[in-house]
Amino acid sequence: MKKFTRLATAAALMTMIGMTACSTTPTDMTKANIIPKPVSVESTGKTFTLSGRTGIYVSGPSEELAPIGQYLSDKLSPSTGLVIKVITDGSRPGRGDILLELSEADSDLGEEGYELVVTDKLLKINANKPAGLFYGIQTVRQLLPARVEMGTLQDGPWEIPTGTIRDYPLYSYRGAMSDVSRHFFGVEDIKTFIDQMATYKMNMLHLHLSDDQGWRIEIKSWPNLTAHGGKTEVDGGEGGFYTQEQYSEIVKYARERFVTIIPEIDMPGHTNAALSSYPELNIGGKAPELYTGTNVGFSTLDTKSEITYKFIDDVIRELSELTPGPYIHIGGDESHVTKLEDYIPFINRVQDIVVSHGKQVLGWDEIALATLKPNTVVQFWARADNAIKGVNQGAKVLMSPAKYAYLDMQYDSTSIFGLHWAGFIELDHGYNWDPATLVPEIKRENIIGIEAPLWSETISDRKEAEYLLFPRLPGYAEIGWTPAEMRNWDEYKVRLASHGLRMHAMGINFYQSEILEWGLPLQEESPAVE
Ligand code: TNX
Repeated sequence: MKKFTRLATAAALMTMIGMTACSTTPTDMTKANIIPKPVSVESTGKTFTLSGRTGIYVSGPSEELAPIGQYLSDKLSPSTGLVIKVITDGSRPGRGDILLELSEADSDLGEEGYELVVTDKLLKINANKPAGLFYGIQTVRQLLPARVEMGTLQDGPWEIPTGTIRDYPLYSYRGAMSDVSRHFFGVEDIKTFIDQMATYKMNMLHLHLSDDQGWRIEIKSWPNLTAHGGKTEVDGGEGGFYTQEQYSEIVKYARERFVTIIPEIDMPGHTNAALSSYPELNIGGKAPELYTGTNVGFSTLDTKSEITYKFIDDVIRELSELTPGPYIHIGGDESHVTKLEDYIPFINRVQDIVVSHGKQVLGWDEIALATLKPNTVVQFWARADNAIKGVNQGAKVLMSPAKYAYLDMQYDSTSIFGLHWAGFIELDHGYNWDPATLVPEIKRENIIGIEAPLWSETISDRKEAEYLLFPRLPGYAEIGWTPAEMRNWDEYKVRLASHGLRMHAMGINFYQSEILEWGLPLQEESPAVE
């Protein structure tokens, strides 16, 4: 591997990003390295150019569309220096303008699809729903040079090849999970993560809000959960929690980017932080100490005591009131010290509580040992036989097989962060599988989508999280979006490598895997080590 100092490497990357300014005018849309790969791309061989006269015109309800236009304008302004106005007065766009149009004409595009038509005179995105316009905008970002993602002023020109893209997702659930319990991640970190997910058209963020090591969401009727149970984390750091106002701020920020928040309260196991905060939740009534290790499977709520269900009802009620999304995740995994004959009635009763607050249940695959409610979704992570039990009860499955989709697994034995209990997950291994054929008994029609979980035992800040997330996250986004028959590692790896400059421009601390030909100077050490 070539030797570069950190500074020299950063300088070299800047030059490369700058150099692309001198490259030839892009005219072939089919050559654009878009992730996730769109359903269809047709080139017309010309170029559209953004200029100081470009405006973003919206056609449709302006209260819904103006914020989407403004999002695009805000994304473009730091690097291009252009102040692109959003025009909502019904006037028609002219030469060099952008048009965002809602029309219900094209049913193939569904709820989230879009059609992008670029000519040398106009860039137009058409969709049935606002989400489609938003995803069309993500594609436009990737049609522009990588330096558009820089936070500082860059040289133009800002050119886009002409043609037509028609695009819509394979699965409606394209998710990631952040474990904010083992190590706490603050509001700003979560907002950054939401922005990164949205860039790759992911739409579901599952927040693992409670575990043995910390309780991270304020519950007004049980204040000690955070006052005491939020105070620590793995290795004894200071922990933290979201106030209800902060949680609502995350939900709103996510919503504006078409991301749904799915809160998880893990139970009956993974509950030491709650048990330590309230003695009455324990079998025997004695509160344990707070826990800062990384063992699993040693804690349980008292499944036979009424106060436990009063507690759960209060927590789910408060959380449901704060959460507009359809799901509440009840965990249910690794409850090794809960007897099966206690676990089953517990899961049955907790499902009723969630439904009574107007929500749908999501739970890890062990919950399929219980009797599932009609809309309960089983998240397959470890045991196919559990997930199949869910399918046999008519439940839908969310695919998060640890061996392929766990973002906390190390890339290889040299990875500085991460675990490897489910194996190593290099970029090709994480990409090269199909949710609809992995387990023969779990078929396309049983699956709502894919989620890649990032557990946080070994990572404690955003840079460390990014090292595990990138560049694997775009691959999971593509598995969720692009038809399986259009995906191919040898073709994908070229597109992904071209995103190196883009990720760098976004300030992402990505792992420069040696299995890709980045065309970038590799760093002497992982960028995660300062
Ligand atoms: C298993 S995945 C767990 C988590 C750990 C993770 C580490 C699941 C449902 N349970 O408690 O954080 O492994 O990879």
